[in-house]
Amino acid sequence: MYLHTESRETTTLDGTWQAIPDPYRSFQDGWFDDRDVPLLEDPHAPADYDVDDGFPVEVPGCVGEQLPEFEYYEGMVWHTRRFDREDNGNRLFLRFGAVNYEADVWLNGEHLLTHEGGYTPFSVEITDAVSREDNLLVVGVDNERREDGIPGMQTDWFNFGGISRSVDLLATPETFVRNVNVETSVDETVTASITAWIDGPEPGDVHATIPGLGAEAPLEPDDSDGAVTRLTGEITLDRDDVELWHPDGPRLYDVCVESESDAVEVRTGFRAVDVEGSDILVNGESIEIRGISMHEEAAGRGRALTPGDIDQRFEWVAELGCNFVRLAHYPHTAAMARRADEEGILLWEEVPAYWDIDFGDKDVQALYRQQLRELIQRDWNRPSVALWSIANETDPEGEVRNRVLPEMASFARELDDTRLVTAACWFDETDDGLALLDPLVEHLDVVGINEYYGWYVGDAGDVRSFVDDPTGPPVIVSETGAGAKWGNHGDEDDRWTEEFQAAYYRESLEAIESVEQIVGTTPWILFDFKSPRRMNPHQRGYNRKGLLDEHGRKKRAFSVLRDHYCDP
Ligand code: GCB
Repeated sequence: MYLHTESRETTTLDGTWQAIPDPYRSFQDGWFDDRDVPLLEDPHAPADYDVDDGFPVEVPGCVGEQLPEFEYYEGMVWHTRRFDREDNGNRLFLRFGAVNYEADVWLNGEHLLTHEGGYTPFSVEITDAVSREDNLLVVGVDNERREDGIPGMQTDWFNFGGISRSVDLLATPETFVRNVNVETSVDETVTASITAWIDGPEPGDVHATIPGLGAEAPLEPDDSDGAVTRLTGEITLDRDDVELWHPDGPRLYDVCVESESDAVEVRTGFRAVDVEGSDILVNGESIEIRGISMHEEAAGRGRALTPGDIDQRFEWVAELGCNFVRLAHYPHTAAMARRADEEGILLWEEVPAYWDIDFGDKDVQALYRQQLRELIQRDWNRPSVALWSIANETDPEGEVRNRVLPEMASFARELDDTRLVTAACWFDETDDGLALLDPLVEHLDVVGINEYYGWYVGDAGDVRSFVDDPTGPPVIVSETGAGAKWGNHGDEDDRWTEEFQAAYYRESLEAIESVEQIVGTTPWILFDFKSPRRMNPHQRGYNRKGLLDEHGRKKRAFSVLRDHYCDP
């Protein structure tokens, strides 16, 4: 169960850690014991490492971006730091925002946890393992790609290893509010259905309030596993009394959950997202998607975005006139969704079930569910999140895939049926034109298609021949794009020039606009991103389909998309 930290005071363990790369995994056994002279005592552990004296790295951060000699390294890097306990709470939890890809957590020589999956948060209680002073925290961070991972061996993005998001300590009372879910529905009335999970022996009386609306409701227990009790309650309001959340007016309210010993606040908004025919509705009104896709990456920092990076991204999004962002291809930092809530930007959030995944493997299925759960439980209170995307370009001919993906769509809905479920699906040419051929389509609310007509195949604008079915599900062109090297100028027919890319955008956007069933697009992509599969002289390790390069320099296509959105 997710540990809510967003409205709480935590103690940060960010800052300088020691990193010890261990390509042969020589240090695995015993070295993390906190002994005075551990290395000299152990003949099998020669004094070739020192837990207090590795390569200094900043956390959050990505190892290869900070230590250039390890740029393409994939494997184990031990991360260590010491800390004193400063709180007076009854219980103490250690929480990681994200570690890519597998994390093995040791405290004072005790193994506490292994977590797989590079983009979602996880936590562990350390109450019994922690001391007052000089705790030694060791995290084995392994970013080696694996056949049975999610993602698998091949991705078109860089495998930045490291503790890429913040590490925090959270002190709580014996019984505390572990997590909260606020689901909203909008009809003649507006309803907030509130669920709280109380962790500890005595849940006691729990109630929810919305101070901004003068509303309150008791929460009643409806389930318990002995350690954690789930309680639910509802607040129903007159529609006229509530300002709804909408991209044109992103009104947020605090929902407070108080128990006898604890209290947390969730900042959320009231809104509903639905599908009607081939339209996407926000609060009952159809909306046109003016989107853009982005990776989570900042030059020199990998995935460890700073608050300034986040400001910058939202400035570009506003400048383009977007109302929608696809956060591809894995969960981005939770700060993006919080900011999108404030800015009124709808989001597509995604788990990295990308290309070749071993869907038949039971452990992979469990990992898939885990990643969906960790993302959904983290962001289910964000009104900006409209779509959960369960997969991108997975092989539609795989029988196992066609059985497992619908199960994952159902699983996402079980966790949260107030959002729409999507995936980037397979479509192809037929005698009638381009058609959705993916058997997954019937299990989705919204269908994504990634089309590169005019780049990899065909001509820009070929999407015009899409077999338009205005009663079919809404379709988003979740990718379309062409490569251009910033500053490379030439003819519109010359690949890799800004002019080629700009012309591609003009033609593709017009064609997309002509298909009624397509409700909008999230072109590929806001800025160039690192990819080890892109090595030609124009690329040199980067996918160059960005509207900006990795340093934020705009290419000509930026203004083509801006004009399309702002001045149609
Ligand atoms: C795709 C993938 C995306 C790639 C892109 C490309 O279809 O979904 O991850 O980066 O194409 O540039 O080829």
